[in-house]
Amino acid sequence: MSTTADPRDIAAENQLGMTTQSQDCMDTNPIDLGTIEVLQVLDVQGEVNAARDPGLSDEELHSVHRAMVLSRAFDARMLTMQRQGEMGTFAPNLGQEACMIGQVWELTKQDWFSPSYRSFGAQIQRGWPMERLFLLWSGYHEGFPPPEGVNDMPFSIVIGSHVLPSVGIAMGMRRRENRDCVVVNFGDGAMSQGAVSEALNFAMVDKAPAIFVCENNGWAISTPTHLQYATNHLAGRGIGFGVPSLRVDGNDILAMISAMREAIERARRGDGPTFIEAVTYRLSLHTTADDPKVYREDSETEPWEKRCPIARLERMMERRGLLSSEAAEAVKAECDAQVLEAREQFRKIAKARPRAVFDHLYQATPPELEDQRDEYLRRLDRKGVD
Ligand SMILES: Cc1ncc(C[n+]2csc(CCOP(=O)(O)OP(=O)(O)O)c2C)c(N)n1
Ligand SMILES: [Mg+2]
Repeated sequence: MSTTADPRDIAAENQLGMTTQSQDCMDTNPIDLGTIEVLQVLDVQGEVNAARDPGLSDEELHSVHRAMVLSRAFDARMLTMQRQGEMGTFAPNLGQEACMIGQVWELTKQDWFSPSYRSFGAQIQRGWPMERLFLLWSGYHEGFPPPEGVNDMPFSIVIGSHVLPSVGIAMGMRRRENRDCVVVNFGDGAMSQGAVSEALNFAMVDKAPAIFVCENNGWAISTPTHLQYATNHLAGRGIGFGVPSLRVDGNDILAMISAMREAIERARRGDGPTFIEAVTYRLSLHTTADDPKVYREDSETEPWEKRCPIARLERMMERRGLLSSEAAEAVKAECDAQVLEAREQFRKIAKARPRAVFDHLYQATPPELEDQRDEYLRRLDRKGVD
């Protein structure tokens, strides 16, 4: 693969350091590690590298912009609702919108998507109604099953656990010769799980149509990437298993779409998997149970705020005369309104059933639990709770 952006340009802005494979490593390693492509299409000023521009139409650019804005609006509303006690613990996506939307943008309904827990934007884009995601994250059964016709796996919280099963789906697709593919996402922390290496290896051995998207967002809860791996990048891991791999600016929606397009074409041709290390940054909390002030300096996040994936696309669209700041504000207001409408739908369905809390615990409720349930129900009666 060719290097389409000077890695130093990206490294200059990038706290993670985006360098290609070191020569020393190539000299001592019997595997030909090749050159790892570092892909950036849209720079921070909104300039486009024409050579790798996926060439979206004006209409598509508007749609992709709107999808990212909607993802952010949903994320922001979730946080407010959680702080007001209306939502359970969840993992915010703030700053990772290009990565989210870019990884699923070119998938068809027949393709499969197997996400980890930080994937709202991608799930909404795949067809999950927002009210269902609200239900899911506030603990209602109704929110959990993927909607009819959406080929998504339930999100995985057990780090790296869904990657091997996703490769299994891809192996099945290969045997059925149906030219579909699977996208599976996971974080930098998941790369330390052996199962992810096993998945990369056997996907390549089988030429399975799996696309691995590692969202390298700088942190695994409070563990920074330099305590997670001793190289300058993770893309080399894929190369180690023979998987075509590249390092993508994950805050660049056009680079994500371009990289995914190439990976999807490879998968559909029958040429097997691709590993994409999407370099991004978790601007917000790990989850709502976390306080990053305890383990990272605010100054670390500032350069990444400047690399905001939405602002970058807006700059580019403004240059092309496609978007004014007023129009961008209007899109934001529409997306906020759409999220509030979904919240209203959610509120209509989300009726707590306190009398059901003991219901699905045991097939035959043990006597001591029955006693507790009876006492609990008496209390609900006393308080007049249905
Ligand atoms: C097997 C396993 N070990 C530990 C945890 C606890 N845990 C939850 S999220 C997380 C960090 C994951 O970081 P990363 O893979 O980088 O994803 P990110 O949260 O940054 O998106 C850990 C260790 C878990 N869920 N599963
Ligand atoms: Mg991470």
